[in-house]
Amino acid sequence: MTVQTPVSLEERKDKLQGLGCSRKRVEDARFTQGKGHYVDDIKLPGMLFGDFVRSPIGHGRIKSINKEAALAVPGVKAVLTADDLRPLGLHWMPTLAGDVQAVLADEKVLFQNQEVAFVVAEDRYAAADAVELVEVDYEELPPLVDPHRSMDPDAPILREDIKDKTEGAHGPRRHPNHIFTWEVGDKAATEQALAAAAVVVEEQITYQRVHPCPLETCGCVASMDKINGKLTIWGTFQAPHAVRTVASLITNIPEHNIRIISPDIGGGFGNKVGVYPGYICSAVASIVLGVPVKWIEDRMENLSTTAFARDYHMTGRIAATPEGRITGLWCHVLADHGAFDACADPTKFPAGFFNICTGSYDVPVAYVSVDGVYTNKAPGGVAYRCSFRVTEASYFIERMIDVLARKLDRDPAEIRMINFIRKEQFPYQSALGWEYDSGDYHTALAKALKSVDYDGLRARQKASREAFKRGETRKLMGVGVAFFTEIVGAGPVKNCDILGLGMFDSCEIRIHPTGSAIARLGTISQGQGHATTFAQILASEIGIPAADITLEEGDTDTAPYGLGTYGSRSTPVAGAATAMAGRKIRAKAQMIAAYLLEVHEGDLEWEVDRFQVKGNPERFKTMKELAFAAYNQAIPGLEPGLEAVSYYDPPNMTYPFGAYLCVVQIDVDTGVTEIERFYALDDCGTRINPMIIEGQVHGGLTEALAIAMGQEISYDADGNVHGGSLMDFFLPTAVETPAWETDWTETPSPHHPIGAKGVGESPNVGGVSAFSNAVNDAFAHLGLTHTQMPHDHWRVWQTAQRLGVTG
Ligand code: MCN
Ligand code: CUM
Repeated sequence: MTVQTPVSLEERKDKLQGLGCSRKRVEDARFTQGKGHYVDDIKLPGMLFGDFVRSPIGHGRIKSINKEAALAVPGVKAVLTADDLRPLGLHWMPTLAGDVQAVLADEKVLFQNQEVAFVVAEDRYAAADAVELVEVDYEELPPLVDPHRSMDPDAPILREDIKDKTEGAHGPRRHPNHIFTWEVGDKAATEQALAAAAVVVEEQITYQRVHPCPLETCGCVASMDKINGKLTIWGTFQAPHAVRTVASLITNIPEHNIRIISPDIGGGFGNKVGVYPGYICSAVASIVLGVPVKWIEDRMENLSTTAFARDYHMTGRIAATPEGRITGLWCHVLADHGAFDACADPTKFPAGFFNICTGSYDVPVAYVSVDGVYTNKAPGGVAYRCSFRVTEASYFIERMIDVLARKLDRDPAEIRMINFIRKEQFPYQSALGWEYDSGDYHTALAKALKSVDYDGLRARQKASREAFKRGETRKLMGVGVAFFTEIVGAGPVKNCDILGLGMFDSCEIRIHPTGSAIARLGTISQGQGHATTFAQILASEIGIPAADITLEEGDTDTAPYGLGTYGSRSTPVAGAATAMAGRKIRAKAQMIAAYLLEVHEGDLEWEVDRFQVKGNPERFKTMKELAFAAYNQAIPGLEPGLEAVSYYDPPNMTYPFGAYLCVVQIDVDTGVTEIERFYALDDCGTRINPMIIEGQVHGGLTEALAIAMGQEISYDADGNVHGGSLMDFFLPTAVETPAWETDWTETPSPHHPIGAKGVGESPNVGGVSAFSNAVNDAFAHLGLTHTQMPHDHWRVWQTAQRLGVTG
């Protein structure tokens, strides 16, 4: 007999804490009490510690390595070099981009701090002492640091291992330092549009090399159990299943004997997608020595050797009518990939989704070509809230639009409005091959302009410029407008794979007899709050309170196969799998309800947390009751239990968008910038947890501020890395970070089961251009069209000086 509960429909809904609820993060109970469990918290009996000998030079030949003194240090167990890994075939490893990378330098070093030898010792101190004692004799070679020089006829040849290879992973190679050329679009038609245009603007835009610098650096613990033949690796992995498959392929250990576990991760930001030499060396050392081996990077190793971001040198041309209507877009990119092509892109996209660079605009014809080249720098390129190079694309087009506005002496917001893809054009086919799922750009920008009183800001700027002229102030005010379209949710398996693994994702759900549940996903949270939000999706789908659903990720022995968390794909792909698996649960629950209520399935309807008889809502079975029945009733034609799994292959990407506005005040005598105001409107479709979205936006904007206003990893002419420590790599604190104003519109994705789009990377994709446009705008009346990032005080002061306004 069903007991009637005296709660209202609203109360029942609220109890679920489902979609749209700003549910507090369940993770925080542990994180805020210092109870997180990170890889460096793992301590196993007999565990040894590894540490790297790294190259002091950027380019050179290794003449000899002498390990004797190092091996004599008490507690040192082994010193591995490429020669030790060679018999195992593990001195080189495949990269995610179809290249190979030296695990330990094999005859040559190609960037400063490259891994040369791996010392294993009883404790970290002994390992560090021994690292100092490994004697490596180098013959220095001329370093190549300027990517513009990579393909010069007389450029030093970096990759001697592949110098005669004329075919790369992405087509023909024209030079030993050439990696690939990627072309998209209609070259002839674009050139014609440029030739015929009344207005053409051209600009060279560099997006400097930066680094995501997560609080927790990369690391792992590898443990080979020689008794059962099982290799377990705990590590900072954003894609644990892919790591397992790759580990199996390169070590020949059967995949069922490898277990990859990502424990809590202290920020990933794309830095933890790639496979690093430390992982391989720890695993090899554990296999050889038969005990667990831990390797944890220090800050300088992290900044100077693991996945950097950007380093895109872009030349753009826009063709337009005198009224400001764009008629064509041309772009060439010189992409500096460092010493090995280790970009974490889907296989068919050597420059990621850079070809979204037509942005939010209805551009009739476009053409993009990207040349990837080698230099004596650390490998990587795809990281840091980039959505596979959408950050670069967005920065490029948003700067170019401002350059066009300046040329036509028009307002940058107005030029955007004129060229936006209109609401009724969705689904929209872009000139460079994407199908935008949904959008309403005019509404979003109009709301943003109104919210900040844009006309008032421009009036204030005008007054401020006049005051500056009169000598009443030494500050220049800049207003940065930026609009972005993101592309996230890789991806349809038909065109997105990594190392041949299709980029679907998954969710497996088990409902327990008493009506609570566990859900496991192929993704892995690094701070995004998945345990909170994915339980919310499920709560709305199956009527079990989010608080009664455990969410688990990151253990390949228990989680269903998935491609992991990056490219803001968790919500678009695993979030969809979660909803679909929930619907399978509900379908079976409906059959059980029909049996128990003795009606036909079709006579039942779902309401919040129960199935009720249509037209007779007093007759119902709650999900809790149905869960118990699944384990306690013999139902003809139905298996016991209540479980489901979904592997979801999305039909398309999702296209979140947003309108950002930044107001900056610049002191021309010091170059000091002050962000007076920053407003961010995001549209990520259906919002699962508004509070978490706001947190994602705050974090992404802070990183955008960091990149636009100060971060840079640079190399001097000798190949020395600068910005490789927090002494000179800008990491903003609360002091430098302004208060963020957030806002939203909600345009659901038409193909996602709950209409949600990703959001994790949006604030970075949109934010950087808003800051940079603001700085450029501050100087616009003095004739400036473009100045390169980062806009640190020194560079800003130099710009002011060049323009003749310093004191
Ligand atoms: N969300 C939501 N409603 C939406 C979209 C998202 O409530 N319509 C929630 C999601 O449920 C999830 C969070 O927002 O809890 C982020 O979701 P999503 O946009 O799907 O991004 P991912 O979970 O795939 O996270 C990856 C993304 C990337 S690629 C980088 S880089 C980045 C980012 O997330 N790294 C981060 N944000 C980060 N935040 C933290 N704290 N740490 C990182 O390493
Ligand atoms: Cu491009 S950084 Mo995120 O995709 O992990």
